[in-house]
Amino acid sequence: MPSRNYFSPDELSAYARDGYFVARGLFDRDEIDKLLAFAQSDPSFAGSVYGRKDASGHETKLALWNHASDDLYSMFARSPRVVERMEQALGGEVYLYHMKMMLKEPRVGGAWEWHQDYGYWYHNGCLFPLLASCLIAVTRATRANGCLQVIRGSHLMGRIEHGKTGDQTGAAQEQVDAALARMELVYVECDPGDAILFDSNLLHRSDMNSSEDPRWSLICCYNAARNSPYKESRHPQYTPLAKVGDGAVREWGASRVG
Ligand SMILES: O=C(O)CCC(=O)C(=O)O
Repeated sequence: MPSRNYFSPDELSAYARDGYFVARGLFDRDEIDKLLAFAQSDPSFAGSVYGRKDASGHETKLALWNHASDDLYSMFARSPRVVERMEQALGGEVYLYHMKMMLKEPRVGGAWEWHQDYGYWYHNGCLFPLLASCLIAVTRATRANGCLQVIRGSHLMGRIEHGKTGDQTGAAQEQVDAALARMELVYVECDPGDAILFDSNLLHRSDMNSSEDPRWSLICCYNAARNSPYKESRHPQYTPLAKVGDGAVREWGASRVG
């Protein structure tokens, strides 16, 4: 596990250059096993899962929370390993914009089309692209089960047009094609506990899950406190985020999951 809660100068430069950084083993196997066991047995999770269809009608599932609380998902979202890196990436205090558990079921879990998160969030009153996400792999993510794909450096293009595709909103194909012709497409395969921290203007997508293995991930999204939306929308305005101690995931899991 990385022994510190922040990006080194080289890591921060790589994040700024590429639009993402993969923190391998940010959470250890025990912490992630507890999260998966908790989510699989959590009735409120099961009750709040909904589907999003991709352009070919395949459904990917997710459950989304707008605020952190004292549950195990929130121990990850409030972890200094994540939040302090986000503060570095976004240059100051951050708050939780939302978090979501993403679930692609074997053989049927649908794709996510090329998009920038800021393509969505711009319309929520976030004036600046001062948002970023941390995707924590809960199960192994491979090309076969639809791992995240990114276009390295595409965040520097700024926000591009988006339109509807299936239940999703996708980036304009003309700019995506031009980006793919000029920048590297990276399949970001992950082991459980690896985390991908990425800029809200980074073009990303994922394939449907054509394997026998489920793909679960927890994505925690943050906005800079100074970028609180100028209007009400489906995600919250600035709400202070209380970080937990570095051992909080383990302690919570030990006391509640066993
Ligand atoms: O987890 C994935 O495969 C993609 C999710 C995604 O693109 C998003 O939440 O913005």
